Amino acid sequence: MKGRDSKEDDSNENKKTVAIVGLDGAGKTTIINRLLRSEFNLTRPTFGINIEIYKYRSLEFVVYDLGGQMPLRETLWEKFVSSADGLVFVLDSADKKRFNIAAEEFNNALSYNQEAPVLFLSNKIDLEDAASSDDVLDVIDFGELIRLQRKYNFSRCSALTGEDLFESWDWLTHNLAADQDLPLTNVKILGGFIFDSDGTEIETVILGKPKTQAKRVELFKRGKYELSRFIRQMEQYPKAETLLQAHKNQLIIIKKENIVIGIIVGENDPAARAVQILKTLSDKVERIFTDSKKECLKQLLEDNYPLDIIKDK
Ligand SMILES: Nc1nc2c(ncn2[C@@H]2O[C@H](COP(=O)(O)OP(=O)(O)OP(=O)(O)O)[C@@H](O)[C@H]2O)c(=O)[nH]1
Ligand SMILES: [Mg+2]
Repeated sequence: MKGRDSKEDDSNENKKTVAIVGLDGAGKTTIINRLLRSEFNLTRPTFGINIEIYKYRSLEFVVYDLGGQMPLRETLWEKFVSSADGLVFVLDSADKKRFNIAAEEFNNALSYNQEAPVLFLSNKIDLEDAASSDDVLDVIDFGELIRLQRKYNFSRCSALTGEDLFESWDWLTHNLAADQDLPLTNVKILGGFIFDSDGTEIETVILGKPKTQAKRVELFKRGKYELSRFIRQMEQYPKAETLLQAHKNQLIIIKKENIVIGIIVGENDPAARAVQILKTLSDKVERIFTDSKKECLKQLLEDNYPLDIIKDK
């Protein structure tokens, strides 16, 4: 009996609610679709609220995706924002004409909830006329949050290409799970891939002892399939990122110009760290590739990230 009760307590502790608000068309539903399904789907304006539940790392998120049109802002936001554990505000960084209204609504949202960590996402950075961080910070004032020592994060992202989205979400996850021992710094890399952006496979590396490598063949097949799909989806974008669940692991992929690199890490590992590793690796691979395209991932991982590589017992 006791065991069951404590299990129930645990599951409540792991359940966090996040309210995601912003003006209509800012990209809230697209961001949630991207996080939920890691796919770019066409969205319709949200008339009211979408409630989505998804698991990320050890947390279960109940996400309130609130419509951003005027009547909804007035009627719905307060109720859902006030009870949320985390608050996400999304700005369309190319919609400069409405920055002042967005700033006002951001302040309104903050006034409904004085506790929740705040993630401010300046979205649509893939667009040419997207505002710079400085332009946004001219209008959005974080001074009050700093004065109150409130946890907040300002980040630019694109829901369309996934750029910088997963790192920001990882920040929120960490802050909502502050009382849990989620690994912060290291990931367990099971292996990875380098592909050319035209879809040609250059290298696939499965790390670990030969016996365990054999067990991971299926996982890597799935990884390759997802990578090829990602390459097709992101064909027209020079930069893109994604995070996908692959069996019980996470597959993180980044595209930079003509290189696509992915790694598979453990299910509760910090995505932000994985993305950082991939960004560093893509620079190194780019330099190696100026001569000719050759296999180099295994060596780069062993030389640069010895502590992040899976150690099979
Ligand atoms: N280029 C670009 N377009 C985006 C991005 N994110 C969203 N969009 C587009 O912006 C439009 C509005 O996106 P939604 O996600 O429906 O916006 P929303 O904030 O949920 O809007 P409401 O539900 O009306 O409050 C859609 O056409 C999306 O495809 C992005 O990062 N880049
Ligand atoms: Mg919506």
